[in-house]
Amino acid sequence: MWTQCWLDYNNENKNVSSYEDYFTTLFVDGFKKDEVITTASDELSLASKGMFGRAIDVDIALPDKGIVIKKSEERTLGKEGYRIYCEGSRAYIEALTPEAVIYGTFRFLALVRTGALNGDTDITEIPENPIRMLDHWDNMDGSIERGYSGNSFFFENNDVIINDRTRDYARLIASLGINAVAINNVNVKDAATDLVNPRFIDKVRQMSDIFACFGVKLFLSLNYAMPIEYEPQSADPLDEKVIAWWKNKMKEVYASVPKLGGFLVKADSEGRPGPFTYGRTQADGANMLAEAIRPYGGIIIWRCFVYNCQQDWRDLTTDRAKAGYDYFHSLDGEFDDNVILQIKNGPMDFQPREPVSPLFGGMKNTNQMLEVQIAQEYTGHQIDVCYLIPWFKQILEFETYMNDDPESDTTVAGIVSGRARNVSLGGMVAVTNTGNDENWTGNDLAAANLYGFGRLSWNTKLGAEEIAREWIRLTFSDADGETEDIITRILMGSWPTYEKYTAPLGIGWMVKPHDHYGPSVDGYEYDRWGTYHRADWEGIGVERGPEGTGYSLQYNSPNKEMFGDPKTTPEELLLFFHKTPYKHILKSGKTVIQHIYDTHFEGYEEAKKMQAAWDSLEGRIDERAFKETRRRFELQVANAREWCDIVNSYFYRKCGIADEKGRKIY
Ligand code: GCV
Repeated sequence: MWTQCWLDYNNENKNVSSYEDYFTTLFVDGFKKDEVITTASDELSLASKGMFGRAIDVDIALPDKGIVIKKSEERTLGKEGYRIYCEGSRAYIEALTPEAVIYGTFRFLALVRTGALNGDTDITEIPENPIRMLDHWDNMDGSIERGYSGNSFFFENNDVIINDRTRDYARLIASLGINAVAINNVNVKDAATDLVNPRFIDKVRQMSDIFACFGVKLFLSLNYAMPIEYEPQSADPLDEKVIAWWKNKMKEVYASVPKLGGFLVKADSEGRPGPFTYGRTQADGANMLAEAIRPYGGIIIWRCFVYNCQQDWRDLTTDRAKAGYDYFHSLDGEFDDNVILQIKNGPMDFQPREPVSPLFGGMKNTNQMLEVQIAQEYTGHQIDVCYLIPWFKQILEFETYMNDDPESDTTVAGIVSGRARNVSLGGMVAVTNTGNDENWTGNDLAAANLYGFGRLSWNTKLGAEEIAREWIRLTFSDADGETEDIITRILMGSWPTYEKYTAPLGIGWMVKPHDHYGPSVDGYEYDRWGTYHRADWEGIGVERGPEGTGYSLQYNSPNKEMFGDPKTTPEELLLFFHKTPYKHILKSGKTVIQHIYDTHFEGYEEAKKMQAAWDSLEGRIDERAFKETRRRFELQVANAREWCDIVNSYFYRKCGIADEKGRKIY
């Protein structure tokens, strides 16, 4: 069933028949029977039933043929690595821990289902990132902030839901190697505060146990201001009463939910309370909670999305892009070792393109995590196709020049994995795109982002196309080569196309306010959010070089100099960094204004081509997926046209410079 996404073993698959012999017997060698090993063996049996119509026999001795789950002696595998290899008629999944067996098992099954396993297979995989996480912005009333695929499957009517779908979800994400999940919105409100109170704690424990069977740790978003409602009547992180209150609360919580991974905190941000209220720093706030949770091995994930959202648009000096670095950079080295800073990929907010946040590489002694968003808030609401993995790859590969050591990997990938500093806390997190729609992600093609994020956070060296093809083979397993090529081309072209028909050259934010779908060029221009394009009759862009707001100076050299000068700023980010005349000539030989016209017309044409490519799949893939996605392509094409016409008309009216190609502009 398609409700299983890429884990549908009943989906007839031409590749699997040659592997049938392995699925006769399973032998577990060296591991005690526990819930996680049982999950792995159940999964193999489920796969066997789906693919070959019968369960696997579990043997108590080494079989001649079959699958062997074996406790490894290879310490270098670490807690989560595994080895998969074949020897004669046996296939081995070796690991040091039950959690790693889960990852190895799912990988083994993916190799089988894509026909990639053979007698010579001998692969060892160790995840690059210690934490590979999904954040849900689910509210207790069942709604999801920025959710585009139905309502929450964790909460409904201010209650916690635990049902088959909880397990199905744990299974889906574990199959990608995800090992952490935060189930409630960072904007903690209403009943969500009660998740750490007796009212819900038992359900939280049940939920945490289900996830634990799949090697996934449960996290909760925490209301920093909670003790204000209780006896301390304060949330001052240096107040002894507040400190004692939190210690007590954590003791209570961990007594009930011993497997809880820890907490995620949004403080001093967009109306959320935080340590600033008491004149304290972000480190004071995070460390206070970190100390309280330390006895239980928990961690505090502290978000850096702190900025002034009450800005006066007339003030040309305050620059929202600078805020994260300004608030956190000077605190480098002050955060406890069980705190991780969760940093959005860019300095603003998940636009289709932004520069990498200067906090990566700006803090040399602080645990950091990269936060991306696969919920398509600014990238088409899971109506428009926008496969984000090529974009995430660029972010991960960005060189921060954090130090001069040529041996040290100071790309974003190197920093968040902990490699750059030789620490074992860090990772990648995505604001997730799932909901209670039966196919989990609304648009079937949006599942490629969930799949892709999981795979990429495990191994950032995987190629975006490689991941896309793997997802297609597992999801549309009866697809022929041409179908696979068509879907791959759609996915791989989708982010560049989306970028073309929306806001130009990295400026972002020309979206309809609040909703964030569809164009509104001035929607945020005269508002309090600090998200301006400052277009006038001569040019467009925010001057963030040394002569402007000075944002470019937050980067290490040579990025600082590169972004500081319009001549060396990568053109796809030109308007983010520099106020630029419409007549400025780009490397292509085109003026900025001609580039705006051309890219918008092209983006619209490309959206129509994607739609036609999808239409050509009629009868070649599952009918439901075909029809549901076709319906969304119709909306996407209308959206692309709206963007094209509104953006082009806006700029034509602003500057009066005609399109060289004489196309219709309104
Ligand atoms: C959860 C943006 C979104 C908000 C979100 C916030 C955040 O501002 O529009 O919905 O709030 O980011 O990341 O905290």
